[in-house]
Amino acid sequence: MSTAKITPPAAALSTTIKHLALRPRPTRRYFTTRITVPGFGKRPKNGLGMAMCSKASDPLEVCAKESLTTPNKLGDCPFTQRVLLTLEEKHLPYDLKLVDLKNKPEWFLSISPEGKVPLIKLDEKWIPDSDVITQALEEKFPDPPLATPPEKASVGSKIFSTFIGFLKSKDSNDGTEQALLNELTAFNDYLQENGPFINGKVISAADLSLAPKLYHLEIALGHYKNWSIPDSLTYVKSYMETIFSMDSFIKTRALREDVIEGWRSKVEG
Ligand SMILES: N[C@@H](CCC(=O)N[C@@H](CS)C(=O)NCC(=O)O)C(=O)O
Repeated sequence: MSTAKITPPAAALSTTIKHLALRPRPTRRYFTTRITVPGFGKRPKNGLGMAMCSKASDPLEVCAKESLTTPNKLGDCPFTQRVLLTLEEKHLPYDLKLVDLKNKPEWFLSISPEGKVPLIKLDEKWIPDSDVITQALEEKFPDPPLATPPEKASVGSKIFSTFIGFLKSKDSNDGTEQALLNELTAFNDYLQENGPFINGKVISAADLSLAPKLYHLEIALGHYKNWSIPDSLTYVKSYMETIFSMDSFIKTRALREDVIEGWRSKVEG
């Protein structure tokens, strides 16, 4: 990871989406799209943006996957959505740098040796990995608190890997569907006892990690296997409905067609 200032070639342009938020949560958010040289966090030139910036803290720079299907749109990375949801719920302004992961630019590889998103710039250092990033955000911006108590932090954590196992499976009798159903049923039972969220009445970091994965599960299994979570798992269903309809989720979610494209190689490969 480089802490040096990046000097990308002049031709290496990416789209930056400026997100601004104030504390307390504003009734309106300002959203502008502009082309900028990545690595340099310029402020929007319009008066409104500047006025908002002068009241809010400086936007945090975040590298995110670009859409596979639609130029200048956020792509289908559930780990990035987790980070963006954390920023949204903490009312922190951020500046998105969309990266074409199929053709990674040099400036990106110089700050992300593993070539992965998400990345966030904190205290002049680029930090990779959604686990590390969300932990760092919690420490640096503790208000509002989002930490999940350690004993609850791994609730639902096997759902994503069992979903991928089932999605990739070509043998309907290999037990992968049942493995996923077992995990979802355990989660449903947990929510029934302890919900509506993983930490009870309040949304927390574990929900912001799990919900984007459930979003991918719903779209990918619906598309590739004509499969959906059984209606009998009512607590999981309403958990998903509640989080998927939050403004912060809608603002940071991937396009449906990107989720489908994103999983294609896993299904066909
Ligand atoms: N453990 C990492 C996983 C990050 C990850 O796998 N990101 C994917 C996109 S969702 C990526 O950048 N893959 C590199 C590539 O596609 O070349 C995290 O939690 O941030």
